[in-house]
Amino acid sequence: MDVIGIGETMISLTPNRNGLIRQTSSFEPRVAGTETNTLIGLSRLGHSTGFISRLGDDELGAMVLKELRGEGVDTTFIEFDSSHQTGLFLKEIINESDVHVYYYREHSAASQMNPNLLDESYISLASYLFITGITPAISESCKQTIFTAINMAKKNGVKIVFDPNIRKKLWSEIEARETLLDILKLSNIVLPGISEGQFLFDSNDPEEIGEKCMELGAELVVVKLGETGAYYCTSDQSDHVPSFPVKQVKDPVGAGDAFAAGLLSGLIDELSVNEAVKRACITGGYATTYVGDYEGFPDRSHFERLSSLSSS
Ligand code: CKP
Ligand code: MG
Repeated sequence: MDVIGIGETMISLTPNRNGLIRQTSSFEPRVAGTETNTLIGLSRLGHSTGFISRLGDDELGAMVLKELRGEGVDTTFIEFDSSHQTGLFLKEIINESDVHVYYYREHSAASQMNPNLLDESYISLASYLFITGITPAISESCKQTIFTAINMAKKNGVKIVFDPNIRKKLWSEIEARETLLDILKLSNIVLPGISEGQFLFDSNDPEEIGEKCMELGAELVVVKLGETGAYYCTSDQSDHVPSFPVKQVKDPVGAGDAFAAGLLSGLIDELSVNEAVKRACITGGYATTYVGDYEGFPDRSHFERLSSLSSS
């Protein structure tokens, strides 16, 4: 198993055209959740992935399961909960740079995850454990689940990949900062954006954000810079990588997850860090050209075409 993730996957309802939600007459249901977005991206690029979670024993849960299986993500450790529902959110796209999400996920089935869900022998199969700052924000038992999973992974030499993914709607700023820094200290690879650097370290300078994460113990930090690309650093190298040229952004949600998928794919394929970050910039940039959180993520042959475009 290349990458295992833990988190909440929901159904996102997106209006059929841009504008305020109140003006829509129909919504399209899509499967969405930061960890599964990344796992699906990896799976499409040919890597083996697994997801640990809890879904409602309901139609929305069945829809998530069907989609994950169709995309080739292992679902052995997804539990079904008959007394809590699968989470939902609405995505309002006013225009490509003004997107809002409204969650209906309180007391969802995933919020009931607890450490008993974890199987150490399953986690030990992975090369990487992919964690984001969303799961510990959902509930106290989810937070405990994340720390237990990290400990299991570390005991078995599984690397922790952490996207802080701040969601201020889900928890208080004090709790968020403290918890995200605690996870960061246990992580091997950290993938912040500028807004997370600002939140955690009061800095919008990618080099300073990278340095602060390294001081807390990271081996590799890749700071996502949106349309200006990415900055990465390790103990002995650092560089800026330009973004993939995108003609028209349609939906930026999910770009960070596609970025994580591209980066991990490059590392699994044993590319140099620089090449892996280039791969991340291609997958992250291209993902914004489709409406939907992961619908636009490329498969391997599509990726090869995008890659030759970006180098020509
Ligand atoms: O940071 P990103 O735009 O890449 O993340 C998007 C995902 O999990 C989206 O799928 C949504 O379901 C969420 O983040 C979330 O819980 O906000
Ligand atoms: Mg993000």
